[in-house]
Amino acid sequence: MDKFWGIVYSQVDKSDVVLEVVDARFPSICRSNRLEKYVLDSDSTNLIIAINKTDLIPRERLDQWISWFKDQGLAAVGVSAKERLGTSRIRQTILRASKRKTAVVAVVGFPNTGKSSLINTLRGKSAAGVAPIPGKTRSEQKVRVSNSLFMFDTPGVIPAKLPEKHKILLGIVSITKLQDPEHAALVLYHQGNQLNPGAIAKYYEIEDNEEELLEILAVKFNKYRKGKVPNEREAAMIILKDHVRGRLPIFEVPDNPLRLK
Ligand SMILES: Nc1nc2c(ncn2[C@@H]2O[C@H](COP(=O)(O)OP(=O)(O)OP(=O)(O)O)[C@@H](O)[C@H]2O)c(=O)[nH]1
Ligand SMILES: [Mg+2]
Repeated sequence: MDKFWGIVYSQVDKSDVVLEVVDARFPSICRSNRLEKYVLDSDSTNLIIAINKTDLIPRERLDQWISWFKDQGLAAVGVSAKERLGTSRIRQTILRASKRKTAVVAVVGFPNTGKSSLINTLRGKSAAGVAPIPGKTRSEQKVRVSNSLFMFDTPGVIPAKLPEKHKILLGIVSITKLQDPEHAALVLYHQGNQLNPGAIAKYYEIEDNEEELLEILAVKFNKYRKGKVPNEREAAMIILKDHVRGRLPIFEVPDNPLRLK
């Protein structure tokens, strides 16, 4: 991971603007203090927060998050790379923040927040590789977005101290490499229920029963081991994969962020 930090720092040094991409569902926990401090300490570079995946949260939540960032002295813009929402606003904000007529932008943030997708959307055609698995972008890549805008795609970086449960919520654990997917799925369900009570159960049209979740889900999806035993491991993979693909209706509430300032 240190190699990745090296790439990120070197691109920040070469940029007029740093776009920190956060997931609109969990903005407070996918921010890097280390990176923000590095950028804010630099005289030549301005920081903008891109709240991406706004298609996954209610409109009024976005306004609340923009105010939440503003209260902390940070400019934030909502965008959906997938639905192509907010793209003109983000272009204008970047050019305004740049001290020159053109802008070189380092697009940084946690894995899987949509950095590469955002670059592709702004450019209008694919240049940067995108995947529903964290860690897709592994090296630096400079993309010409328009005559006045150049963007560096960077590998996602994760703070060393990020709690496991937040990694699960952010979908930045490699699901296929998990030792205990059942445990991860239950952690995800529990956190989801604290944020939006009953929402995951409603999505799957199952009873909200945390203790028997995997069994209930295995039966629902007809996943059995030999002898008609519900396959809890496969049930766990279903919920984890659905989450990484952004299908589960769970998101943070700005009044009660998971991580305080
Ligand atoms: N719903 C939704 N999904 C999005 C959006 N932007 C990106 N995604 C999805 O999020 C996943 C990760 O997208 P990437 O663009 O590869 O993310 P990244 O930040 O470049 O990831 P790394 O290269 O691994 O750091 C993909 O499955 C995208 O389709 C968005 O605005 N809305
Ligand atoms: Mg990428």
